[in-house]
Amino acid sequence: MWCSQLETKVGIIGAGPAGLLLSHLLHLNGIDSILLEKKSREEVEETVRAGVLEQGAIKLLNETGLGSRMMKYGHLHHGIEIQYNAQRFLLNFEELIGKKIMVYPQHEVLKDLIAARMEANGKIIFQANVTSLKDIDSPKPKIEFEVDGEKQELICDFIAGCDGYHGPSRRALPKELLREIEHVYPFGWLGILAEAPISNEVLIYAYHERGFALISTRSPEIQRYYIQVNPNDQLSQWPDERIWSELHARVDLNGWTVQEGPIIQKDIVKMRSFVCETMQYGRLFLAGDAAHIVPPTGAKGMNLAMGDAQVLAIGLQHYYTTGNEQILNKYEKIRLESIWRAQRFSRLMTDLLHHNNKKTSFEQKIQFAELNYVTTSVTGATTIAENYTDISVNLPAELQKNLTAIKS
Ligand code: RFL
Ligand code: PHB
Repeated sequence: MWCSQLETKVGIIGAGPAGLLLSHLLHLNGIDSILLEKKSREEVEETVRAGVLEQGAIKLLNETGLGSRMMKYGHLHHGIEIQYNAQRFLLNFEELIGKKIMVYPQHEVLKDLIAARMEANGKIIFQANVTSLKDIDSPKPKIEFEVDGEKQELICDFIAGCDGYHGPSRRALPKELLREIEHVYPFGWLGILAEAPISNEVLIYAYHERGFALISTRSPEIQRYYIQVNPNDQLSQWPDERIWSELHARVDLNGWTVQEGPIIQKDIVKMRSFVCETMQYGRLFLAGDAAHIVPPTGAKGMNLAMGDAQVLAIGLQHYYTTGNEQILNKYEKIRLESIWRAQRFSRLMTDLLHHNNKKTSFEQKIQFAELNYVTTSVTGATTIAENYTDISVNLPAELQKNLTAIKS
């Protein structure tokens, strides 16, 4: 017995970059959706995650009316620095290929998306915990969820499972059809937010025999740093003094030091690659982390989530204007190309920059030769530039014409 029943065209599960962007793009095309999110709005807007946007993501946000705060408070970076053997090399993407990246925190992108949806009277139900998906191979699939302990049901034409790796959508696919591929890395990242001034003009990716370190930023006052740790380490093993001492040991150079300040947040993530190649079945479509996870070394996760949302929105827009499912049917095929390319690059960056004491001397020498190649050869640096700046949010030529339709 359901306390209440709701109905919409597209039922979206999850208010991350994939779900929120999809609901925004659908709205621009007059397609009704209801988004269900288990966390509160405050929690969604405060969860610290990604920081780097590719060219395609910057363009998409700007062209769909979401770019004003990003252009004001985000930071355009002309490249990244790679450090090893106490030497630092600038890979100047702008000079190499005329492209830049935007450092703008994921939770700020989410704030912009939520504000736009609220302004348009968009329907987002926060603290709505989805418990199951029903009839996904029928024309009227259903989402069961609970708000304040009260069971409710959402009936729709399509379900977009944008509920991250642990959400219920992927589990609703028939087990015998699942094509899942996973690779686990023997690395973890301990990430911190520190109240400190900016350490460097661009991000620094540092290989060190003590382990990888990454210098990133959130704002002129808040910095984001990461160090490679054992994936099974607990935060209790990492008091602040130990973190600072590792960061200094791994990244400081003569005359340059990491800027310190009070640590206001710490977390440890395990590094993994995962792809569920079954991204669509019946009326259910998976998007973002629900279908794929990349190790963060390539800075691709949020960008891929946005790329998925873009293609799914184009497919749905085409369906609702023509009744034709041709583009929707190609969603999985189109997205898997970008997803595997991002997986390849994320793995390459992870292998290049982490210290792995299980490597043979031969493998370690090859790693140094690779570091040397990408930092001293224009061709080597250009492949990093191309992949770092622009691979996740690209449309195949056949869909370019449909893009104009989904923009405001
Ligand atoms: P999200 O952001 O995980 O959102 C999923 C949402 O679904 C909700 N949900 C449910 N809602 C209702 N009912 C249920 N039963 C539900 N179960 C789950 C969740 O509450 C959540 O709000 O998925 P989405 O939209 O696919 O977005 C993916 C990105 O968040 C992720 O890939 C990135 O953060 C990855 N990532 C990075 N990506 C980049 O592009 N650039 C970066 O620089 C970057 N750095 C990172 C990263 C991820 C990191 N961590 C924490 C793994 C750095 C790190 C450390
Ligand atoms: C971040 O700022 O959180 C960040 C930046 C680059 C990465 C991963 C994370 O590769």
